[in-house]
Amino acid sequence: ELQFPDQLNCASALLDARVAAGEGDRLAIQGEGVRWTYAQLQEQVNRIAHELVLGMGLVSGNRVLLRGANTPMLAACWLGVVKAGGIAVGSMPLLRAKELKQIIDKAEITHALCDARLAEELTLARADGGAATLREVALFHSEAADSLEHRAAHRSSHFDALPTSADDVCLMAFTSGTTGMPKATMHFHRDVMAACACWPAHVLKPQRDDVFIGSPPLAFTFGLGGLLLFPMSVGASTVLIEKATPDTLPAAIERYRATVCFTAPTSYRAIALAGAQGGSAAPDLRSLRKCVSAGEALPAATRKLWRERTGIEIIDGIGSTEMLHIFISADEAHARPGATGVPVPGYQAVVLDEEGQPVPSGQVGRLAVRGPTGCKYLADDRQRQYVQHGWNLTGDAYLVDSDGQFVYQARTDDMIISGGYNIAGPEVESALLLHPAVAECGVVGQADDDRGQIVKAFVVLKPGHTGDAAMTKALQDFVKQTIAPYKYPRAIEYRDQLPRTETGKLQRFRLRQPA
Ligand code: 3SK
Repeated sequence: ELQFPDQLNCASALLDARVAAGEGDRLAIQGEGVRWTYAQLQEQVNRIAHELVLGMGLVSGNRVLLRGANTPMLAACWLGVVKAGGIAVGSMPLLRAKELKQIIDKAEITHALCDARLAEELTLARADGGAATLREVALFHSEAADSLEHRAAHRSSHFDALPTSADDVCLMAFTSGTTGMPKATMHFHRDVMAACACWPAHVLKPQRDDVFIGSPPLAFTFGLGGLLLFPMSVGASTVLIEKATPDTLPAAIERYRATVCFTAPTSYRAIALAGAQGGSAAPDLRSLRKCVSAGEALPAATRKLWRERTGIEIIDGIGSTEMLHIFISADEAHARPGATGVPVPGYQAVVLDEEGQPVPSGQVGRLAVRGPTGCKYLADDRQRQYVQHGWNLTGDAYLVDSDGQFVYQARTDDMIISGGYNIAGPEVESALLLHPAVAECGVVGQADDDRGQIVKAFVVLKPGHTGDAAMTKALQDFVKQTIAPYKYPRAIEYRDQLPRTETGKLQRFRLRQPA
């Protein structure tokens, strides 16, 4: 059983403790043009915390929206907010005004720290009195005299962490859910420390000299843990790069001599395939010693491709925003193609039938997990569906094979998981329905070799419109302008009508069946 002191501030426990232990000179974070030791990171964090409290009027428990691509400054903002007793609320960089407004309203955000290059959608969210709880915004990565960097530079580099309790909320992470109505998952200071003490300690086993790198945004708890919290928890360093795509990640691995990589299966596949064609010009990935995959199921073929390219067995895992991080996984020595692994020490997992009874080995059912972290939705009735009798029902269908390995089958709901992104079909439908030519639509996931799934839309057009290539392009562009661009339907099929029940409910399961 993990024990934490009643008074705990996780940002301080991860950062100040390093400096206090005489490790201030160790490298903490690198990024484009930035190389901070733990002592330098601590100074930056302290100045930001001061500016939040003294300049922006933050008081303990205020919710602070963080908006930016992965950079050292975004990481310093996260730590500054939490150290000052605020609640860090991450947001995906690609979100549009409509989605930002939903987050701000739901979480009652009072403050925002925003990369100046992403300020436009935030300004739009506030237009006409929208996002009214948001009082204070500071922009970073800006030369302006009132930028966060300039304001913070005038503040003291010493800041005593707010004496938060271990059970105070320190972060909220949004998950879009099946309806497109975002849910905010809340996590305590002790959850962060528990996440650091479980999967990384037992499965990843990082070392102090490791250099972490990867693609998941810090707004996604997979990225927050893998690219910030876990490296800090062992005094290792992390590389935060803004656009870590399969095209750019390999060169960054080579440049920074990265040793631990976090990315999605699609990314491993794309890098391996490009490397196979690239001959001697392919980036040198020999610095890598650990590669982690989560966010979607890891195809056995991708695991094999990556092993052939690098000699490394991928560490697969499944986690959830609700549980904070990975709870089923296997280290390199126990990896089994097609299986995710076994419960991480500290967690328990079972597969249940519809009545909540454990199913026999080999039978598919609903995954239920419990452990030191768990689901706490902010003001959401869906809490009762997610947590039943102390077990978290993750929405994944699994079976346990005869070796006790957990084998992923599918999502049990309507989420589409495409290229590592969770996309709610109904949200894409809502966007499409705003287009003047669309009469009806239904959106489902369609299996895809590269992305796991793609978003596929079935559209009934209004009379006078034709379902040709020009219409498809127009609808795709329209969705990209309306909601985050990665949610756009990569395939559109035109139909005269959609399958519905007698009461008019769309039968998505029939759209998923091959014609
Ligand atoms: O999707 C996952 O598997 C995951 C892993 C770690 C943290 C968060 C998530 C959603």
